[in-house]
Amino acid sequence: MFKKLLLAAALACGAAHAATNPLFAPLYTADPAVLVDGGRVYLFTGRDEAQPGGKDFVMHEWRVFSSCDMVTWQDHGVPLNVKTFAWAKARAWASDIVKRDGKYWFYSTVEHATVPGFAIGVAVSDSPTGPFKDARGSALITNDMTTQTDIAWDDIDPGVFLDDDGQAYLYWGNTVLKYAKLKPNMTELDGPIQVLPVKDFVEAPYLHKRKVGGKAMYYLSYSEFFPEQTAYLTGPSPTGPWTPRGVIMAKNLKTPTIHQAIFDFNGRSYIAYHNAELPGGGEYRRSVAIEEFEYREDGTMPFIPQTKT
Ligand code: FUB
Repeated sequence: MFKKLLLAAALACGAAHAATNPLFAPLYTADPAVLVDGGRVYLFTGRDEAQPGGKDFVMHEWRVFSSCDMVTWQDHGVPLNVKTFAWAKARAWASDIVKRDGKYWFYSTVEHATVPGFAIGVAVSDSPTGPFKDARGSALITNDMTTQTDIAWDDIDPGVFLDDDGQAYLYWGNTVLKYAKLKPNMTELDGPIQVLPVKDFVEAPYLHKRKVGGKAMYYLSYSEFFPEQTAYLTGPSPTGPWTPRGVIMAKNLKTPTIHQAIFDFNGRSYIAYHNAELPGGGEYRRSVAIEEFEYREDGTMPFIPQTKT
């Protein structure tokens, strides 16, 4: 039924070819970030370049694809890569994007060239398909700014959220979930870094908001445990107080990471994530997929099964 509906939408949109899960073959892609803008969904991904049997992530660039129907995806190529950040040396890991004042702000994980460990940079463009340029000339978050954990990768996985009142927030972290306000210029923190104690939190914090019964409901989703599954909290504001709501997507046995983005488009709700269901896939050769779901009447999210190949 879902496929038939999508096909109808695709034809209305002038489909070139239909895509099914997992998306974007033959590329291996991971860590989806989503922006809905101008009647299109822009889906940003990292690109897994590890060889078969590789033992670590090999990721140099981010890709962007767009769709007006959730079926046909246009490949816009590589809007930025690690070299966009002159202060970074490697590892184009997870990212997130938001539009503000007509500009597109892309927050991303990279390995810092001189400060040991990972860092978060911010790039800006006049178009969602780039090109993006470094918006600061230096990292927004570096590993030496926060000392809650002694691991080099606790400052990864930015999730950016712009609230209706104009206040922007950045959420990030591995093992410890951190957040901070952003200044209106989107390139500086506004106030101290806060730590949010979330049991079994691993990484990939992501904030989205909906109206439920006339009131704003904020959803803070994240990866928990390792291998990872996706869980979420809800609250009445971007800073809580938070109520744990349980698991919305189970781990996939082919890869221990999952990394979600949750969004609405044309009146329907979707979750983007990655698994490793493309032929030849694995822990370091992942593939982005999307599932449609419906919120319950009380605003809570259902458990969403992954498409299996
Ligand atoms: O893609 C590299 C890392 O794996 C991301 O930063 C995490 O979210 C996990 O997906």
